[in-house]
Amino acid sequence: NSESSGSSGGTSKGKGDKIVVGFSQIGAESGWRTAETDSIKKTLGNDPQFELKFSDAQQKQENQIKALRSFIAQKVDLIALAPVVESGWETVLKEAKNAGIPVILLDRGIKVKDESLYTSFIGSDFITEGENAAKELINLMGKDSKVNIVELQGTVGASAANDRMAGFAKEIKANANYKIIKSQTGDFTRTKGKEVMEAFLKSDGDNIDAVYAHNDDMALGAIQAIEEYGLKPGKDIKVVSVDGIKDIFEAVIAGKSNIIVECNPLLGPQLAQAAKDLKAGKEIERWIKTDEDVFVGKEAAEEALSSRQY
Ligand code: GYE
Repeated sequence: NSESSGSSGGTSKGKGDKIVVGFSQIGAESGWRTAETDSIKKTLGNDPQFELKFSDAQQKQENQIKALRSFIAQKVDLIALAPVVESGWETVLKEAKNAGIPVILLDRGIKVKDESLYTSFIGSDFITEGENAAKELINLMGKDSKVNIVELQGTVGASAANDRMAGFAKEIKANANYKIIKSQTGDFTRTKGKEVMEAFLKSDGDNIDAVYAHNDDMALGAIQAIEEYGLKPGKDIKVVSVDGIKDIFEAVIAGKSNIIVECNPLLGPQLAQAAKDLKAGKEIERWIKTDEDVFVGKEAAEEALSSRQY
């Protein structure tokens, strides 16, 4: 009976009952981000309670601000924002607040004085990720070895880059044998990661003992650069990176990379739950986190690969 079941086609269940979510995504720079987009499109797309409006900003904050304004004009129920950089969000978030539309930050954080400009952040602790990358590297290479590290940073101004840099630097500074000799952005992409690693090798060549990449894609680019330079990635130059996409697990299994610090992109289910809770008038947590792992060496990678979803 249509009244109690709310079956489609009945008059009581119209589009007005759906939770309309406007999602402003950064772009498609990495395997991680593609996995995140898929997770959100699938979770919300397969749930009849939702209608998803998706917008790809092609790495530009101005495009994200435009998308948010368009979501506000369309009176969506909820805005999900994966902010490319940390700063510069006050004005548009005030507009959303004035329109009574809650904003959930996905995967990257922002810096705002007025914390009421967003409802919740769903994502990882990037400082911990950076610390773990350093701790595991020191573990692997030994605290008494002299180690020169080059760093491939993520997108300039992104919380994922700033915090992964800070957490790593803090741990490295505590060991006088370990030095970060070069640090530059590779924009979270394979192409740029390779390019920057080539430049590092050109200037510092045989002095580089390890590379720390803020994401796997840049590490995979760096691995290529190291091979083309005539050295063995994973052996002559140790590799540690963040994310945990399948390709880096394969690289570790092939002996070309060493340490994977996991960062979970499968945020669709948490976003859906948060949206439902908000609609039901429930309070949601300010920071919704996921459990994440660290994988060191071939055996650990082999064991985990078959169950990897991204
Ligand atoms: O690690 C990287 C991506 O914001 C956590 O962005 C995300 C990062 C992720 O491009 O691969």
